[in-house]
Amino acid sequence: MAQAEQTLNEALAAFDFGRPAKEAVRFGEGHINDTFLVTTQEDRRFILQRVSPVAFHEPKRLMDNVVNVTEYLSQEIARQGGDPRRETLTVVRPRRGGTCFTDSAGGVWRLFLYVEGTVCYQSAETPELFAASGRAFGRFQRLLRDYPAETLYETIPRFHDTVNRLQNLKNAVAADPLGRAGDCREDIEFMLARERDCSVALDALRSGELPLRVTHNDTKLNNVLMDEETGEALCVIDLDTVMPGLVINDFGDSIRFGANHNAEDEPDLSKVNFDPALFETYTAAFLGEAGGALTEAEIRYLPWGAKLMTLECGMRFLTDHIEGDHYFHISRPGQNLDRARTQRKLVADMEHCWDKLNAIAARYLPNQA
Ligand code: GN1
Ligand code: MG
Repeated sequence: MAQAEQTLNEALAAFDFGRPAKEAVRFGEGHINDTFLVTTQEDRRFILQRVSPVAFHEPKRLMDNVVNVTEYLSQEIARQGGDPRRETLTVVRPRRGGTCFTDSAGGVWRLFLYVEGTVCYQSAETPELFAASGRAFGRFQRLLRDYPAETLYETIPRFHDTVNRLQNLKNAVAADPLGRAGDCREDIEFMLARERDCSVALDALRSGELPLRVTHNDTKLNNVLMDEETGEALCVIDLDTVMPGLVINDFGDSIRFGANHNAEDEPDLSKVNFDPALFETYTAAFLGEAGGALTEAEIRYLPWGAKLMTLECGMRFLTDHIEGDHYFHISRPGQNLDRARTQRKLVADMEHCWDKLNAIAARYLPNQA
């Protein structure tokens, strides 16, 4: 039995669902936390999650971030005439109070209302869908532009420190605990050859060229709930990595995941192609909502965000593959290597159309309007 199932009943008892829970089933496609959909006898639904102890070392502080940010978003959404119960996550507190429940094995659980009438997509099936997610993350950025970023706890230190991620890869290759590095020489070489790129965004932050903001840090299409009826993006989810960061990274992570027509773990690389038209679609949608909040430098660096997030994610998947798949959940052997290879192919594609990507971003500079 997986760790989470062993204490699931304890967690179910810790929360008040209004009516008894009749079912709790595994849910979603996240790689990190253990997620269950709970249905009560009245058919009310909730999302119950065990926070990954591998990824997050201080889950209670993480929950403070989540509660503070969702309460802030909820007020802003209400002020602007929206529906906070559908347009942001709502944390349901445990019977004993606090923001989460700790089980007898030390696992930390939290509960959210399930947002009814929504769907979640694993790939950008249509450009409209991708644009909708861009509006959602652009709006997220705009709603939080006055939130004091420095009050947020850094849930994963150095999360998007690409230089450090490369160092972790080098360490994994040197240790090579399972003898896997030999089979991914070319992948490793590809990452190492881009060592100089890794510091581009961090240098711009250090020099003050790029500002620190409240960022989501996991802006995949599947972290946006879409309204089943209207098809419009409704609610940004997965707030575990909301922390101070760079807006170009939020933009870039969306591009990494969505500006292509393949699954993140597609084994057949001939099907993996970066699509600059989708880059343009997303840029227009994202900036349409968040644009006014961004500086010129942030707009100019958007292509770097795309390339660096893709490169970094590739390095993380490759590192985890070499180290024995401790971090990203896998459902088949070699899945993290396949994931690393799709990222590598996407980076190579982006490099081929680098000038074009910069020209697209430049069109959105204020004096180009
Ligand atoms: C992880 O759990 P999930 O799928 O939302 C990861 C992201 C990666 C992503 C790759 C906390 O997110 O950083 O980009 O997988 N989250 C964490 O799919 O490490
Ligand atoms: Mg996530």
